[in-house]
Amino acid sequence: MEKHSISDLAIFGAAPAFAEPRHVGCPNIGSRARFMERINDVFDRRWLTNNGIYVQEFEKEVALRAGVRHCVAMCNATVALEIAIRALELRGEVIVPSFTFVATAHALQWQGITPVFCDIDPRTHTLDPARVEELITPRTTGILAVHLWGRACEVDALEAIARRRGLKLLFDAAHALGCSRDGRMVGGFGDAEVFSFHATKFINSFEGGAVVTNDGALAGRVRLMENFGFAGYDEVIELGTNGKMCEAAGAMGLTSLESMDEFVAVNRRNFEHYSRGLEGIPGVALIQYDDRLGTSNYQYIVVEVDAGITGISRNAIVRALHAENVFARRYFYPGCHRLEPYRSLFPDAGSRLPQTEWLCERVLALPTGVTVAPGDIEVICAIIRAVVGNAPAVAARLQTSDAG
Ligand code: T4K
Repeated sequence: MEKHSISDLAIFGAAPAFAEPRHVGCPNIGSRARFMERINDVFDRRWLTNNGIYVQEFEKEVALRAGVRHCVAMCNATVALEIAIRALELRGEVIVPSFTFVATAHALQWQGITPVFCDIDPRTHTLDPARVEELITPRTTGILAVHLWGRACEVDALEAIARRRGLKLLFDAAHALGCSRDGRMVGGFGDAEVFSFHATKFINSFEGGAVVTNDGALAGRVRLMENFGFAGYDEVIELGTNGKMCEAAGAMGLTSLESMDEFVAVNRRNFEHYSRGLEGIPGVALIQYDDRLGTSNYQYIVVEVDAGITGISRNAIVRALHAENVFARRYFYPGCHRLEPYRSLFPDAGSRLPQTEWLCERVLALPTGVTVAPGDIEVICAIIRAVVGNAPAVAARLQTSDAG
């Protein structure tokens, strides 16, 4: 049902706009036939994991698309981050944004390294280089920056700081396959970068991740570490773990990559539909992808809600959307520093993260990807327009339902 007025909203008793849920992160699936062909071949060959041919081919394809010399595919991006951190010999303190998925911080903390949370630039949602500089201490060994949403972060400024201060620079590029900045592809920045191929990413291998780098020695160390440190059949020369990607994931990743151009085109089309659909809703701003800075994969549709203008909070809008079966997400609320173990370890961190705290109250991710049709977007935007257009009544209704 089209949602034009208050009585059409599910929180006022109307039927939900969608019979089936619309999720942020609903997977893109490429050609099932191609995937099944590969899986049948995997079974025929009886080689299921441990550096199989599909994983090797996937690594080559990712390296090619990221314009980087080495790619080591792994079971997920969290383990890939952990291994990259170890291979880079980070220790002591590492500067990292709090406004990111918690895995970025966990990958440090898991290894006894202190994540020093740094504030973001509210315009880019990513590390503010000026704030990074202020947090460097004699214990700092590196910076772990994050490219959020499907566009690159402030790579030049971060590379300059790392060079000047003798720090390692690692990028969490979980969202940023296929993105570039000033003509350079994400993949070749800093000492290394880490992609995610989780089901919710626009290119997925069910679960998966990869470390990419132009540094051959580093890639060699990463490859040893992801395979228990084995250098030969009976020879272990490093402390290692099991970070390997299996052949089913490799087959899925390759199949996804074959549709990469189509997925980006759909994401971009969806972004343009949201742009039109949200236009003129006071206090609701869609974050932009700026083609002048570089290419983007348009992976996330993120809006900022200014409750001072809308007259209704971001949280209330999320609740109204959920009632319509639109599972919008508050990524990355409430910020890592407000999640355990960090909120116990650093109870005062919020006081030096004003922009992070401000943004965490405003952001909202909306569904996109190949399962979201232009008509769906019109309905989602109409819901938001109806909610904001009737802010006092909607807020009162939600308060009443809380009391009940
Ligand atoms: N760094 C950054 C910046 C990241 O965003 C991530 C992961 C990582 C590092 C770590 O990468 P990995 O180790 O995961 O490779 C989800 C994903 O699990 C996570 O991979 C992703 N970021 C994060 C942004 O989103 P949750 O806790 O929100 O997951 P969940 O289960 O709530 O699912 C998200 C949405 O996707 C739901 O609306 C349902 C939908 N969904 C999910 C799956 C798995 C589907 O529709 N189908 C599915 O198969 O973390």
